[in-house]
Amino acid sequence: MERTLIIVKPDAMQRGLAGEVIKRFEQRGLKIIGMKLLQISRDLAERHYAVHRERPFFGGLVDYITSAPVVVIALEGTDAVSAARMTIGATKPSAAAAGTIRGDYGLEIGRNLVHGSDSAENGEVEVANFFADSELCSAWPRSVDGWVFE
Ligand code: IDP
Ligand code: MG
Repeated sequence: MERTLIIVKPDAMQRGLAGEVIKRFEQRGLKIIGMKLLQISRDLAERHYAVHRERPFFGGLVDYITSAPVVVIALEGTDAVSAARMTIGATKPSAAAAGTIRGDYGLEIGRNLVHGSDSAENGEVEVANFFADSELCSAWPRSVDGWVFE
């Protein structure tokens, strides 16, 4: 089972789309093992986006992700990382497929509504950056598990 970190970004929060975003991962069958509301500190944002530190949009990205409370979600499931990214859609919303979150709700790259980890390794690291072990319900027996996972 892979883990992935989802962030319902400030634009989705401001637009009242948190429920819509969460619903799409739930209906996919991905299992919520952690979820909370927080306003990301600049320190945590810079750590989360460290790979983009040298990019020209880095300052704006940190301003954006710290600008309002966000919902962070830890998901677990079969191929959770790639499945979640397919549900999220391409980074640039104007080019994202219809039916994806970005393709249904967004237009611009700096307002793309949701984050999802990009590898199984980063999924583990990012979940650990945002959640203490005590905040995760990693092994709860979900009653539909046998109908979602083979
Ligand atoms: P991803 O979120 O689809 O994984 P990344 O390339 O990892 O995309 O970029 C991280 C985030 O940085 C994007 O989701 C977006 O919010 C922002 N970003 C990426 N490229 C640009 C850009 O060219 N201008 C403004 N923001 C950008
Ligand atoms: Mg990324």
